Amino acid sequence: MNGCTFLIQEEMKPSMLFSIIEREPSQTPKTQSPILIPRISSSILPPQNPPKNLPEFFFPSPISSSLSHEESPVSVMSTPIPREWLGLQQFPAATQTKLFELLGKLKQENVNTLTILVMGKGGVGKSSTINSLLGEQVVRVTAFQSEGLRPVMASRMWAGFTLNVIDTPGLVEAGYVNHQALQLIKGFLLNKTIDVLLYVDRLDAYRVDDLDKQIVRAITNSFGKDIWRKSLLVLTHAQLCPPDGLKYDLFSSKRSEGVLKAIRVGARIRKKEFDDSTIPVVLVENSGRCNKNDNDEKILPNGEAWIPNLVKAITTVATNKSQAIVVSKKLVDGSDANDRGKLWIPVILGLQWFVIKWIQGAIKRDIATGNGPI
Ligand SMILES: Nc1nc2c(ncn2[C@@H]2O[C@H](COP(=O)(O)OP(=O)(O)OP(=O)(O)O)[C@@H](O)[C@H]2O)c(=O)[nH]1
Ligand SMILES: [Mg+2]
Repeated sequence: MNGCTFLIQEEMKPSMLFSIIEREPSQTPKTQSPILIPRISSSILPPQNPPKNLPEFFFPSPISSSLSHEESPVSVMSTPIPREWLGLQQFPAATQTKLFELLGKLKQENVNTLTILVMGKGGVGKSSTINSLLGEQVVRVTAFQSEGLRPVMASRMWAGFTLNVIDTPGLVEAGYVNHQALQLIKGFLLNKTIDVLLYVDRLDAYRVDDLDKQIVRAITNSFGKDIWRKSLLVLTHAQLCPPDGLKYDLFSSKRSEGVLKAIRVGARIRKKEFDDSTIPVVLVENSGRCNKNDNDEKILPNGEAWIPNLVKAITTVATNKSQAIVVSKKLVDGSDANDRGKLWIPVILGLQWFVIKWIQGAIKRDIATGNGPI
């Protein structure tokens, strides 16, 4: 158990501000695909500090190294060509071992590609979480209002497994849900399949309000209720000292409950339905000042190494029995998000027809018997 550390200033490593990005959102014309920055050397090397006892498929054969990214075809449908996942080798050996085990399980279940969508309010740590997850500075992090409205996708490949992560702009602007951003996200996701949604918020916020529910409603209206079956809640800024002398675990579970309730209410999901498919919650601390354990892994104040936790939750959601969300043209056009309600339309129209017929009949009878109003 580590003592609480007060983070006086929210900060990430300065290098993050000048990070390598998949695309410069503010400089990209509206219709363009992401800019692909070619890598000079793309030979796939074994990990620099490989953990022991790894299955053989984690060390790609030299043949695969001949498939350099320069030789690969250019990106199709705004999907960047995956680069090798070098960040994986930057994690401490203990973390690598856990991640390889989890990725190995995915491969055993024939999951060779995973697409993760990351959404939430502005400035909550969406981009930072992506950088932490990939172990690389792939998307821009800024402490101030970000300018870009466009989503960005980073693709990383390791031993035949491809991880796509889609960063999105904050969904709140000037206290309102940013529907324009949501529309751009939908357009960007056209024909893509979302395996997991990371809904990001901060752990160190004490209240949920109506805006939280409105954001959830807007996401639900855009992608359908079922997206919540493929989601997990990520709470950032998790290295904190809870207020009022509350224990860390109690504080974090109360905060999680609050946000989960906002999701349930915002998405209009019945309590029973929601309890049956609980949304996993993962606590995250993206700051460079995050405490570490003896194995050099980033840990939370309760001693848990959070990166393996996050990857584990992602794999659990990805392989749960619910279907991944396919973003079809119909969905993007706004006509398919919650289709089930539409089944009632013919029934309602039929009932209306019967009621009208009955009223017309009653009027005719009244006229015939002379019982009408004087
Ligand atoms: N202490 C701390 N700071 C964080 C954490 N996550 C993000 N930050 C900081 O919070 C600020 C915003 O982080 P971003 O990752 O850019 O947040 P975002 O949600 O992507 O922001 P937008 O793209 O503008 O919506 C940056 O200054 C980050 O360094 C965290 O877990 N702990
Ligand atoms: Mg961001």
